[in-house]
Amino acid sequence: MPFETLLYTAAEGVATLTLNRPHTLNAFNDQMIAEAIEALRQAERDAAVRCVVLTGAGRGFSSGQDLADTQGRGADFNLGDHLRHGYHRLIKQMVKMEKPVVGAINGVAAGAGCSVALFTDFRVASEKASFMLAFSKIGLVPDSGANWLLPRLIGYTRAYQIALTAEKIPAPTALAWGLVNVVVPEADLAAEAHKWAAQFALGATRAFGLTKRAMYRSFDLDLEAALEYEAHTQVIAARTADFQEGVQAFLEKRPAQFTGR
Ligand code: LHQ
Repeated sequence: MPFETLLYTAAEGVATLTLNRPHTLNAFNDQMIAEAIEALRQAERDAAVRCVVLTGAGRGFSSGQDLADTQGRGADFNLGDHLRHGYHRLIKQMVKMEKPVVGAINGVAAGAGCSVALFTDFRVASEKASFMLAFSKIGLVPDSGANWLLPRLIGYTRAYQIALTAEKIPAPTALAWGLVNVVVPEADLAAEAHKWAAQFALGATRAFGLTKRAMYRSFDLDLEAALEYEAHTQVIAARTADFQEGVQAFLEKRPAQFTGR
């Protein structure tokens, strides 16, 4: 069934997922959360897809939870269950898929939209992009993994500051703080994000996926256990055709032709 709240295209190893509720700056309603999870699963299952681009339609990346929708649900709305059944599944899907997810951050990423943007693996931001932990403005705590990820990305000092102030972090500051990898002019964003994605899609996909797994796992491990886990992932990587090809190409002094297997 086609998606209604997002656009999904796939070509030349790259799946592009565009959040598409621009009249709300791509606020998440239940349908968009469910469809984003399903679209990521589709990209995960499709062996021809070796990298994913996540972006937003219009001038926003995502403004987070659709507050009009939330308001309409009245006092019985259980926020905990809403998070557990929605955003948590979305964030875990992003982290568990062993393909790089490139965020093409086209505009404001606020609230849970900020969390989703930051859980992409490589972030290309437009000069018009900004990041905002909007939660405190409406009396909430950061959610959708922001409390776990942000101190790891930028340290507690800045993470707690932006949680309290809900200030909009503009793209140049986001770059200086290590929230994004690259900042480009607005007009170049799609091409630049796809350039990176196309490069990743031609890489050793299994090794990229295992690297993502090992780095996330390392957050929970001491050095001894992390070394052991690296050895485990290296054994898996060494069984791939891409490892054979990489070594062969090196010895033959030619560029490697990775197939993602
Ligand atoms: C919106 C939204 C929006 C609906 C802009 N919803 N329409 C999880 C569990 C359960 C409940 C609660 O939440 C969560 C997680 C969360 O994500 S909490 C945080 C929710 N998000 C926010 O608090 C951000 C709210 N939005 C804003 O502060 C501003 O819109 C930002 C700073 C993102 C952008 O400001 P502007 O560029 O000035 O745009 P705008 O405010 O004029 O918005 C444009 C339109 O989008 C406008 O509609 P309209 O019909 O007037 O043109 C807004 O109402 C609509 N919109 N965010 N989250």
